[in-house]
Amino acid sequence: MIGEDGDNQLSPFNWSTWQPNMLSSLVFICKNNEVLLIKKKTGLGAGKINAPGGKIEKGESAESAAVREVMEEVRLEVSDLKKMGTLKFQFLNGDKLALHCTVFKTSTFSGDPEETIEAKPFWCDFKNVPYKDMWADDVIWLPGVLDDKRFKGKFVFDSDEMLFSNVQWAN
Ligand code: 6U4
Repeated sequence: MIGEDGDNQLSPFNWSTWQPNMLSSLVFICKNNEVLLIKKKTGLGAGKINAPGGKIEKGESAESAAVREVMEEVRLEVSDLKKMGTLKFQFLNGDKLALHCTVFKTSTFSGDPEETIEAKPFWCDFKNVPYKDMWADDVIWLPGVLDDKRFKGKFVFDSDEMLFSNVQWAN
C-alpha cells in the first residue's frame, strides 16, 4: 500500500502523478423520478448496468462526446447537459487503464430510447437503481448525483474489484 489520501484511507496507488490515458463521459437522463440506465452490451463493463456514455474522441469536448454517445447507444437527442462531477479510475490489471470520466445529468431530450447493438435502455425509479449490477463505485456517488449534488471521485480497481474509493462533495 502506498500513498495516503485526504480521508486517511490508504490508496494502493499514488495519485499525485496520475494522468489519464483515456477520457470518457457518462450521461444520466432523468424524467420525473426516473433515470435512463442501460445494460451495456459491448466494450468496458459489458453486461453491467450503467448510463449511456463512452470515449471522448480527438477534437471533441466531454459534452459533445456525451451527446454523440447517447445518440449512438440509445437514439435520444440530449441537450442542456449539466456537469455533475468527475471520476478518476485507475485499473491495476491489464493495460493499466487510467480513465477520466465526466458525469453529466439532463432532463432535456427528444425521442424514445431504443435498443442498439451497444446498449439495452430502460427507465428506472430513483429508488430502484440496481446497484448490485453496476460498477462497485456507482452506489457511492450516483445517489448524490440523482439528488443534484456535485462531486469528485477517484477509485482504484483490479478488474471488477474496487480496492480504493475517495469521493468529495461540493459544498
Ligand atoms: P466507445 O468505443 O466509445 O463506444 P464505450 O464502449 O462506450 O466505447 P468504453 O468501453 O471505453 O466505452 O467504456 C467507457 C465507459 O465505461 C465510460 O462511459 C465510463 C464507463 N466506466 C468505466 N469504468 C466505470 C466505473 N468503474 N464506473 C462507472 N462507469 C465506468 O460508473
